[in-house]
Amino acid sequence: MTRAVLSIGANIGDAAATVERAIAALGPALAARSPLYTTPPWGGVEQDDFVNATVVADDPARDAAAWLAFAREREAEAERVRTVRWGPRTLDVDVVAVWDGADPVLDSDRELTLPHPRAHERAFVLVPWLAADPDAVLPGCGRVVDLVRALPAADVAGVTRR
Ligand code: PH2
Ligand code: MG
Ligand code: MG
Repeated sequence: MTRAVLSIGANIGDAAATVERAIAALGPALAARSPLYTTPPWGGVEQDDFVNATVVADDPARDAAAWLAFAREREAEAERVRTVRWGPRTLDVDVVAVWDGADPVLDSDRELTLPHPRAHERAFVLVPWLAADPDAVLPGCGRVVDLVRALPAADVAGVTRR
């Protein structure tokens, strides 16, 4: 069994519909999901608010590379546009963490670093993740509930349910 946590975001076009379509593409692999959140842009680029969700997915047939392929397929389907790093996009699907059974996958190559190196500092990933799974743990960083408590209060307050 492999489990993946995916962070899904969009801020161009009908972002809510695009995020929902990406979640629906998980089909029976979807184990838990957050509601949709409106989140202020993170990363210093001036742009519209994002719609974000975090999902937990289980699929014995997918390894980390297959989860990355799933993410890229969803982005391609949304005719992903992205001109600026951390800038606006029609859809962004990030693989936050993967487990093989009980073991977290710790991996880094040109394509994918696991766990995601910036997930622990992103309220738009962690707050929805906590809503999807109150017992969530980010490998190497600890319980998501504690990570959220450690974030600046303003970051957490900015992540609001739609
Ligand atoms: N994605 C980014 C950069 N900044 N900010 C928010 N609120 N949500 C995102 O999904 C997001 C972002 C690049 O992946
Ligand atoms: Mg991203
Ligand atoms: Mg991405």
